[in-house]
Amino acid sequence: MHAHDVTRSAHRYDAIVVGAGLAGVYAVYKLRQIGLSVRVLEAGGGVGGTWYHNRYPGARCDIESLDYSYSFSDELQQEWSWSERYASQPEILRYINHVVDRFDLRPHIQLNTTVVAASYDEEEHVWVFETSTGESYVANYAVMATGVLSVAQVPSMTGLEDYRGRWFHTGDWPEEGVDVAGRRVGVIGTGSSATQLIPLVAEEAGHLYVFQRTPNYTMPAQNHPMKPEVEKDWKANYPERRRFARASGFGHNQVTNHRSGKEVTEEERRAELENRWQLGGLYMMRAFKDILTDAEVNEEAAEFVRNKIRSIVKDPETAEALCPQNLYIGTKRLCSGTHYYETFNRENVSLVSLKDVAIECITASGVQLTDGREYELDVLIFATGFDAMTGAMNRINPRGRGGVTLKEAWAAGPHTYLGLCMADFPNMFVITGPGSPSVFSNMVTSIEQHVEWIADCIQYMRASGYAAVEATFVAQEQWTQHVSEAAGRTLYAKSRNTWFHGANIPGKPVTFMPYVGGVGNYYNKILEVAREGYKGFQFHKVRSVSKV
Ligand code: FAD
Ligand code: N01
Repeated sequence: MHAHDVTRSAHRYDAIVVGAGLAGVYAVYKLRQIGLSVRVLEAGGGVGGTWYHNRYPGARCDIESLDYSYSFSDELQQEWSWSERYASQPEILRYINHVVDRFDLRPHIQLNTTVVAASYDEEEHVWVFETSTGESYVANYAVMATGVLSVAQVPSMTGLEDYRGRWFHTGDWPEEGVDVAGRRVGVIGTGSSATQLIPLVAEEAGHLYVFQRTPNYTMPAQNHPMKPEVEKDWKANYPERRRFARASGFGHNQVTNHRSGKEVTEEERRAELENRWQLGGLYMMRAFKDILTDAEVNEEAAEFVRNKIRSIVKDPETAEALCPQNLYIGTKRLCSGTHYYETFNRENVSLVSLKDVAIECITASGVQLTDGREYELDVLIFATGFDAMTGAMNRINPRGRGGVTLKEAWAAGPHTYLGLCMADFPNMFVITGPGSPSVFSNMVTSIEQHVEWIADCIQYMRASGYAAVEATFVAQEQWTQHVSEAAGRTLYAKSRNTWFHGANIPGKPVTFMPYVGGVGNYYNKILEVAREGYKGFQFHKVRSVSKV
């Protein structure tokens, strides 16, 4: 069919939002507020994104829920009560559904609809979306809220198709749950998802085998029921807390120690590291201002955690196998769990270290290693992560100006201007895209910053009579260079074997994708760009181009 025939028969909106997670939900709220007609297209059978798909036992956030929540409505933040310090997946999912109903957004969200292609019509300045339902949609603005941890990665393993047990990925967990009671269960992976899941599966399984390729550092979450005085204090000070989060390094209120790990005595250092262990979760990474930039300071913290592991895990060989070596703490996303290391003291749990061996194949009855060992399993769980940051966008592979595809544009890794827009892809906005703080932040803070910036940009265009906005190539390349230089000043650049670099996906270009220059600095930058007439963008009138 000719492009014009498609646009004639398609459903028309001012904006199409792809994805109904925390980003898509706020986007539809905000864009409707500024008067746009909006349709949200969501692949899943419900709203919630991450919190809809990751229903594995133990799934919860690792940023305090009072922080990891929307700030855009004071009534909402005052009236909603979180039951725990770190909310569990079911509670976050309830919250997102509450927001959708409270603001009457459900009629604008279309579920079970995967966007399979998107192309830019240069004459009309519109995006044309094709979907799994066979219906097409046309919109002036494409708001990509497709998520950066939304494409589950099941590694290609010979024999999986012949496996007679049941297998699952944590990021695509069945709504009805998985019965592991009394069963022989295998978990592949020891990242954040695995460390949350393993202790709970261990309580029910007959025997649990944990297949560990690279140990990571897991902090105790120190989760607990919400303390009424904490909730009261937050609610009394919400405007200030939210302002602080937006201006902070990581988009939240976790207390940072601004001293260097080198300017304190040995005793003070130990006390601070112990304090951080007791605070739990990600607090460890705020122990010293140079923990992620100075290798020696980082190693002090790493060894502190290794000693904790040795003191918790009774079998010395297992303890040593669980201790990460040659891995700067925090450069692989720090894990936060409850009773993770204690779980390896259970009789029904075995750690299978893949340090000197690999998984050879999946057999009809379980997992076989390259040294001939075989494990019979009734249930196999892949906690093997995601095609992060670029996976969902590349799957759609939008076609921009002159037919250029995103995969072509990102062949050497994602290039964006501010993590928000790409040259050759006019009127397309990515929420928390590569090149923005994204996964290096409290993502709700980052989502709100992006959605508000996008809404302001669209309002500016409408007020100025512009039909299209597009990042300039020069601005995009300068920003991408800056993203890379910011990472180069940290230890992240030295640990390249992580999903932050795309290294977990065979064939993916290895390049550090998020922006580590700090949420506050980044926020100032995008506001400044807007204030200066959207510096680095060019705007198109209906038939002419004007450089700004
Ligand atoms: P998502 O929630 O991923 O939503 C994207 C949606 O887009 C999905 O529903 C997907 O189905 C849909 N979609 C994608 N492609 C298409 C398509 N082609 N067509 C139609 N629909 C499509 N972040 C934190 O800051 N703190 C935390 O504590 C935290 N915990 C996490 C725990 C887990 C288990 C995981 C996996 C991630 C966690 N994150 C955390 C990151 C989390 O992804 C973000 O905080 C946030 O939920 C992202 O929201 P989003 O709307 O941007 O993306
Ligand atoms: O995935 P991961 P995740 N054979 O990529 C292993 C967020 N999140 O789902 O390190 C054997 O971190 C792989 O081993 P290795 C958070 O941002 C947050 O756990 O590549 N093993 C690794 O151990 C997080 O970072 C929370 O050697 C294989 C594991 O699988 C992100 O989501 C909770 C393998 C994958 O770890 C992703 O976390 C959950 C193979 N072929 C998620 N392939 C919170 O707590 C992979 N592995 C907030």
